[in-house]
Amino acid sequence: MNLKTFHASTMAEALTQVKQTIGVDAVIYNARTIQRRRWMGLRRAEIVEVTAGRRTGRLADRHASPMHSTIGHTLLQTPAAQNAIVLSISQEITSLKQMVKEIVTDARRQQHPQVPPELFDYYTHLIQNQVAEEIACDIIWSLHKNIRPEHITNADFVREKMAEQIERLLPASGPVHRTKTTGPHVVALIGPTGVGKTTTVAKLAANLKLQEKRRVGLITIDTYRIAAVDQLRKYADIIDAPLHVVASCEDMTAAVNAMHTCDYILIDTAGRSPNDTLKLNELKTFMKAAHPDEVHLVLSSTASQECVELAVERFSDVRADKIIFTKLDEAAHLGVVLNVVKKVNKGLSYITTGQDVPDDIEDACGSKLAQRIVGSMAGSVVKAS
Ligand SMILES: Nc1nc2c(ncn2[C@@H]2O[C@H](COP(=O)(O)OP(=O)(O)O)[C@@H](O)[C@H]2O)c(=O)[nH]1
Ligand SMILES: [Mg+2]
Repeated sequence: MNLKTFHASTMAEALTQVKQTIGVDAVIYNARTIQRRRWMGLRRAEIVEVTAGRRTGRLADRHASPMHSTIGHTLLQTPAAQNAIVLSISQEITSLKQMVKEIVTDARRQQHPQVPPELFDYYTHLIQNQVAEEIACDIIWSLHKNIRPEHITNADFVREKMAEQIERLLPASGPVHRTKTTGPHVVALIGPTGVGKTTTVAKLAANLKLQEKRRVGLITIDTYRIAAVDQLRKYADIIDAPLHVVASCEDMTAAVNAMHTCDYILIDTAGRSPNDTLKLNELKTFMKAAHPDEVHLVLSSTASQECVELAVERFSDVRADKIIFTKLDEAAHLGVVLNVVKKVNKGLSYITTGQDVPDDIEDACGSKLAQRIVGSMAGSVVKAS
């Protein structure tokens, strides 16, 4: 039997060549893809190689007459031909996938002509990390201005520069700090229900008391739930700090006065629904009575952008000097943190990273957070396209 080898860029082309050269009795003996060097050995291309021969004898005669209907049948008969077909289908699927990917990327690029194409992958990854579009765009453009074209293909370098741009958007306010020489430094935590206010008050109180050896007093106005008072009382007992439960503005003034010898007074508040205007107004009057030196708005990094934005809008009306983001240990993306801090233009004071009191709290640090946002991209952006 005379075997012939055919080369083509796709399996379909190779089979056409086989059909044209050998005719109806073609039998495929082998099919595979191979790498070929092109352009003076600089580029590689994948091509299909098919080895086929002519079927001889009676079988061939039988196949000769209904030429057009039998060619496909003959070719399909051998295991090698079956492999060739599977290979051909898988090649088609791969090229279709690639085509779809290019179409999607092109469509995205057309929707965002403002994004420099060579940094588009980085833009996409910011969006995947829930960074708001306009912020992602700003970051990419400042990045574009700060990177020389020859460095754009160096992914590590680009990520490092991007972290610097993100860090600029995450100003830290520093931890609570008493500057006055007399009287307690009063710190209140406000925010929606369940974000971790009480836990964070307990962490702050324990660290101020046990590590910094400060006199700490606690106030709670979360009188709606007995369990909430008990929760804080448990921590107050452990660190041996006085706790006042207040139910009115007069109680608040009296409680602050009663703890005038403390260095710090930490006020825990009941979670309010951002939609409950009545309770938010009540919180406002409590805050006025307490005269806090600092009010920290506590937000959960696991909440949706809409929830966090609504909370920011409603609680800012009460008062918010600094932001605490909780539950970073559970957050899938940190884009929300970036969006909110940029939007409210307030410094981040703390982040919390777990349920353990007093350990799971850190002073907020812009560069660390930026590294976390960028770090989640490591490996996924391997090259600038
Ligand atoms: N995973 C995680 N859970 C936290 C964190 N901070 C608080 N929590 C949990 O969130 C839940 C609500 O906390 P709590 O302090 O009662 O929230 P509050 O309603 O705002 O006072 C509790 O189960 C806490 O243990 C944190 O940083 N990470
Ligand atoms: Mg609470």
